[in-house]
Amino acid sequence: MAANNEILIIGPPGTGKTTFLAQLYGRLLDKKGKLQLASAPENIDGIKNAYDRLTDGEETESTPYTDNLEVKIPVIHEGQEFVLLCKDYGGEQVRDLVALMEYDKTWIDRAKTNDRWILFIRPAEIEQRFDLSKKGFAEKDQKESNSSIFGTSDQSQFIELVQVLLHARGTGMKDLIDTPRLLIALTCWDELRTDSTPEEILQQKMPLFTQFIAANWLPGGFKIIGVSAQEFPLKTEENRDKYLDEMPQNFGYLVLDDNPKEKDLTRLIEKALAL
Ligand SMILES: Nc1nc2c(ncn2[C@@H]2O[C@H](COP(=O)(O)OP(=O)(O)OP(=O)(O)O)[C@@H](O)[C@H]2O)c(=O)[nH]1
Ligand SMILES: [Mg+2]
Repeated sequence: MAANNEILIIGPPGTGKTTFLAQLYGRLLDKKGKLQLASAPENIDGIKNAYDRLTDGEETESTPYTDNLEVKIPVIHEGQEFVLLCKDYGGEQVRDLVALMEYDKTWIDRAKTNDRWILFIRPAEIEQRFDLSKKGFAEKDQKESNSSIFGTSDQSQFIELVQVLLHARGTGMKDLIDTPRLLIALTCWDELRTDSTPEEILQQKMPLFTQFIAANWLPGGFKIIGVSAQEFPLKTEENRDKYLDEMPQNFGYLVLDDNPKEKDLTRLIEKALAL
């Protein structure tokens, strides 16, 4: 089945959705990447604000719960012009999909109309409560538990999240899934300080989730990629100054299998479209 080019970024709060879109916008403006801006986009105020904050060396702000921004950016990719359609919304909505196990019309529409899903997971914040390989419960330090994305058992909740969205879309799980195509983006990659590949990190951090995806999707229908849209935290004066002195588009990278550090963030979209 041919999949359309509409992209849904799915991610709980604080996984870097807005930062990625702002950085992507900067790269498109710059016109040096694989995807380039074709003409001025209409109404991308939310992304533009986030981009302006980064230009000032400030972090993005958490997107309000009720925000539902359609991002429509006309782009050129390999000589072909098309409108890149992404959505930015408050990640708390995603947390509620799992917590309440229910979805509204907005999420039914999102799940149905977008044939390409990019799932944002911030592995540094995934809590490993029970580690079979260590045959016991992992040590839980206070800092880690506070930053947990979902609360108890993050990886099983990511499984539930995918199941809820497949249900909203009306996609059964009796046959291997072809569409939606699924790009799993491991975000804030810089926080991991690792030489491992994205596949290895997902397997290490979320073995059950990795197995769930591999068991339900066609082998070519999903992919795992590392993303550091910001490259480092903007918590210190020194780091903020780097953003002030150079432009935000000089920072950020992807981790692909074929190139350990790819500076062209637009290739994340290319990867999602190639699935
Ligand atoms: N170290 C590091 N921090 C990042 C990166 N990307 C985003 N962050 C930080 O992560 C935090 C959350 O980023 P956002 O882009 O606002 O996350 P979001 O997914 O849009 O969150 P909601 O709007 O609440 O759903 C911010 O403090 C960012 O500065 C990155 O690549 N590396
Ligand atoms: Mg946001």
